[in-house]
Amino acid sequence: MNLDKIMADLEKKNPGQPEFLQAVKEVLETIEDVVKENPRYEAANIIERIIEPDRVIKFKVQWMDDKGQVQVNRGYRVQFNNAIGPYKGGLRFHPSVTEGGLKFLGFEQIFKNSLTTLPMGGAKGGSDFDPKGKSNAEIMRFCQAFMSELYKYIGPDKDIPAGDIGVGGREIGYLFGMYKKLVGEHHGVLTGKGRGWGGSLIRPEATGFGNVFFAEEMLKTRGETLEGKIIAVSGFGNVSWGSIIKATQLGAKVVTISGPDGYVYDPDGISGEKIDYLLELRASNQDIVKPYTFEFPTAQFFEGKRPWEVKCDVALPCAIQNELNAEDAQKLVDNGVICISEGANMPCTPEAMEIFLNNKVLYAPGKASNAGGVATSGLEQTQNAMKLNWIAPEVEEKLHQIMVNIHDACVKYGKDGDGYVNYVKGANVAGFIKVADAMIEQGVV
Ligand code: NDP
Ligand code: 2IT
Repeated sequence: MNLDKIMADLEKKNPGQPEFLQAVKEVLETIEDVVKENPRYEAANIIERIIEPDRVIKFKVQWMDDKGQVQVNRGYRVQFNNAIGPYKGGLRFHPSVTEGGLKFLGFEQIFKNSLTTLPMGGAKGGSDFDPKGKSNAEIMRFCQAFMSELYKYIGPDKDIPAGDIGVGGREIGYLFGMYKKLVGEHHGVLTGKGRGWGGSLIRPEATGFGNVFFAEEMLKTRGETLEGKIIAVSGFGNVSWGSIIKATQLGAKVVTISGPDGYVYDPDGISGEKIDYLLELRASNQDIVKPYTFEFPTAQFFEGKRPWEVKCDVALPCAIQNELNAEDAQKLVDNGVICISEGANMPCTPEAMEIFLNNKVLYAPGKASNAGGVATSGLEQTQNAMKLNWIAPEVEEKLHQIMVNIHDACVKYGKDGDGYVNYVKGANVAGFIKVADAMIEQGVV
C-alpha cells in the first residue's frame, strides 16, 4: 500500500475537506501492517474502495421562520459503506456542517459500528442549520422540511439515522413524525426515539455511559479504578451529561464542562442537581455555558479557554472535533493525566494524539470509546424488530458488555511488544478486518 500516493489522490479528489483526509490518514497509517500481511486486501483493492462513500446525497431544505420569512439550508446524507449492515449514523445540525465534515464522520462510523459487533454499516448526515436561538416551532418546521426530502433514502433495513450535535430527542420526534406521515408506517427508521413510542431506555445516556465504561476498562489494565479520580470534561451536551452521570456514580469527581464561550471549573464537583441543570442549560438553545456559574456561584468561568489546563487524572473530551491540540495535550501530560477517553468524534488533533501515545498514557479514540451510543441504537432497533421493550438494567448490562468487548478487541489488535496498548491501532485494525472481509466475500458490486 502506497500511503503517500493514496493520500495525494484522495486530496486531489476531495479538495477543501481536511477533516476527511485527517480521519482517513489516521486509519490507513494504523492498518498498513495488516494490509501488508494479508494480500487479499490489495488484490481486491479494498483500500481505494473503502475510502470512497457509496453515495453522498445533498438536498435543499426550505422552511419558514417565525417572521414569515423563507430560509434555505443544505441537507446531506453520506451513505458510506453497508458491507456489514444497513447504513447507520447520526444527523448533525450545526452551522459548521459541510460535506467534508460529514464524510469524516461517516468514514469513522464504518469502523465504530463494526467494533460494536452489531450489524450496522456507516453513514452520517445533517445540515448547516443553526438551532441556536430558534423557537420550538422553527425547529419543528425545519425538521419536517429536512425529512420531506430525506425520507426517500432511508428505511429500517436501508439507512437508520439518529442524533448527534444539535439533534436530540425533540428533533428525532419531529423527524419521525414527518417520516411516519409521508410513508404511512410506524417502524424503527430512526433511533433515539421517545421512550413511549419505540425508543430504548438508556439511549440518551448511552454514549456517555459507554465512554466511562471504556475508561474504566482502560484503568483496570493498570490496576486503577475511577474511585476518587478528578475528571475534566468538555462540552455540556448529551455526551458530556451521560459521561458525568456515570463517572460520578463510579466515585469520580468531574470538575469541568465547556462551551464555545469558555469553560467552567467547579472544584466541588458537578453532581446531583448540577447534572440535572445541564439539561436545562442545553434546552435553552443559548449556546453558552457561562450561566452555570450564576446558578452555582462557587464555580468559576474562564472565558475563551479550554478545560485542559486544569489538573486532572482523566480527561473526557465530549464536545467537537479537533478541540484538544498539542499544547493542550502537553499540559495534560505535564499535569499527570493518566487516561483520555474520547466521547466526541476525533476531538484530539493528530499532534495531540502523538503526544499521548509517546507518553504511553491510556488513550482511547472516539470510534472505540464513544461507540456505546450507536451500539444502544442497535439495541433499540432490535427491540423495535421484536416489538418489545427491555428494562433499563437489561439495556445497560448489554451496553456494558459491548464496551468490554470493544476494549478486548482493541487490546487484541493494539498491544505493542512492550505491553503498551495502542488503542488507536487496535480499534482501526479490529474495525477494518470485519468490513474488509465482508466486502471481499460479497464481491465487486
Ligand atoms: P450536543 O449538541 O448535545 O452537544 C454538543 C456540545 O459541544 C455542546 O455542549 C456544545 O455547546 C459543545 N460545543 C460545540 N462547539 C464547541 C466548541 N468549539 N468548544 C466547546 N464546546 C463546544 O451533541 P452531543 O453531545 O450529542 O455530541 C458531542 C460529540 O459527541 C460530537 O462530537 C458527536 O459527534 C459525538 N457523539 C455523539 C453521540 C450521540 O449519541 N449523541 C454518539 C457518539 C459521538 P453549544 O451547543 O453551545 O455549541
Ligand atoms: O457519532 C455517533 O456514533 C452518533 N452520533 C450516534 C449514531 C447512532 O446511530 O446512534
